[in-house]
Order: sequence, then structure tokens, then C-alpha cells
Amino acid sequence: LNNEIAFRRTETLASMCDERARMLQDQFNVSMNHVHALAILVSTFHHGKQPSAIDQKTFGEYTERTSFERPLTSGVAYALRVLHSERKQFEKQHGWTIKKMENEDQTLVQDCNPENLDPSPLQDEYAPVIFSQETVSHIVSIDMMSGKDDRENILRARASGKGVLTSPFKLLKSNHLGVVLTFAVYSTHLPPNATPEQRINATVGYLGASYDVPSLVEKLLHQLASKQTIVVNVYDTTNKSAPIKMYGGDVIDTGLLQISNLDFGDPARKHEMQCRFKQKP
Ligand code: WA2
Repeated sequence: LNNEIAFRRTETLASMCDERARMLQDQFNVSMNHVHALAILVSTFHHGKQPSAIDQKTFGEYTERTSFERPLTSGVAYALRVLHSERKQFEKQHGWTIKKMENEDQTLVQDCNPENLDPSPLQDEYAPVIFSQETVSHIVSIDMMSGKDDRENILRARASGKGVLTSPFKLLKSNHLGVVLTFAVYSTHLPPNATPEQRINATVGYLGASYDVPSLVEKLLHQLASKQTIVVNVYDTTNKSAPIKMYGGDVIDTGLLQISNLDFGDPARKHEMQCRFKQKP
């Protein structure tokens, strides 16, 4: 009888965890598709029309009104690819200078009022944000290539043509770990088998979405009213020997552990959900 009860407990935990992992994965996938569609929108109506049919006001309104399509995202933004030779003209046209993400004075980084940020030092190229959803308006004018995680994402997105994810890192104006999803925007229609070099050359900008993982997973789990029963943790396990916790409190061993796989669509990143019962049997 005891064996039977123990077996049932294992099964219950496994199915609860799988269900939650699948929900999170599905919602992530849905929002990823919509971020992809936004990249195509910018390509069609900003780069594909002369003059452009998109300005900050249009982008801000459209992304706010369609935010229901992107569950789990805290905001979307568009960064333009600007070569150094184009910088002066670009800054004159926009009436602001391209800013560096981090100041020498680290205390100002979290504050991140673009007014307080240093101008970007000379680089081969920049990725200043020109359009943003209101929720992330604090990143407008910041060079996204000046932050390590954002930069790596931009380089990988444009060479691959796929949606790519960062490791978890502390987002600007947030106290939590989050991740950024990036799609490159290209100037021309590229064949599906385009080489990385062709893709890099055709790149005109980067459409990105930020995910404040803890508050968003919290919201998702809340809908399921299971918080009395199980404890959930979400990890980035890309580096197997050094997993990064993206969601959940300190782990208390209550005996059983269920690990459910999470696929967020970027084969270069691995994620998993770990579930435990709150109480020992
Ligand atoms: N978006 C919001 N908060 C952030 C952030 C970010 N990146 N980086 C650090 N804090 C416009 O990949 C291009 C968004 C970057 C896209």
C-alpha cells in the first residue's frame, strides 16, 4: 500500500511539473512568434517604405496595443544598426547622442536615466534603440552593443537569422534576472540558406524583447492555484556544471524531485523546470 501511495505521489508531481513546464514553454513560444512578426513589421513599414511609415509614436502605440500577444515579455524595442561613418549624421537627425549602457561610475547603471549616461566611445558600429514600447522607454538612445549580453545576442541573431536568447542577466531598471530575445532585421529578402556573411552584410537593425522572468513565471503559476502544493524553480542549464536559477526561492529538499525539460526555441540555450512537493509525505 505504501508503495502504491509513493508511486502515485511521484506520478502526481511529474504530471503537475510537466503541465507547468509545457504552459511556460507554449507561452514563450507564442510571444517569440509575435516578436518575430514585429521584426517583419519593421522591415516592411520602416525599411521597406520611403518615407518610413513607422515612428516612435506609431511603434509605441502598436506594441502597447498588441502586448496581449506577447505573454511573459516586459517590453519590446528596435535598435538600428549604425556604422561609425554614419554616426554624426544619425545623431544630428535624432537630436541625441548614442549612449553607452554602462557608466564608468557603476552607481548610475541601475539608475540608467539616459540623460545621465556617457556617450558611447568610438566603435566600428553601434545599435542604438530608436523605437520602444513605453514599458522599456528607458533604453531609447542606448547602444545595445555596449552591453556584453545584448552584444553577443545581436551578433548571434544577425549571423543566424534565428531568434536568439541571452543567458539570464540583470536587466536595466529591474531588480530581477531576465533574458533578452533578439531577431535581426535585414534590408533585403535573403534566401533561407543565406550564409552568415550575407546575413551580416544585409543587417539593418535588431528587434528585441525583454523577459522579466521571476515576475512573469510568478504570474503564470498564480493562475494555476497550486502554490500550496508544489515548489517550482526554473534554471538555465546551458552550462551543466553551473546552472543559473531564473525563478524560485531557496531549494528545500522534501524528498521527491521532478525535472521537466523546457525548450525556449534557441538550441544554444538549455532550460529546465524543477518541482518538489512543499511538504514531506
Ligand atoms: N531591453 C530591455 N532591458 C534591457 C535590455 C534590453 N535589450 N538590456 C538590458 N536591459 C533592442 O536586441 C535588441 C533589448 C535589446 C534589443
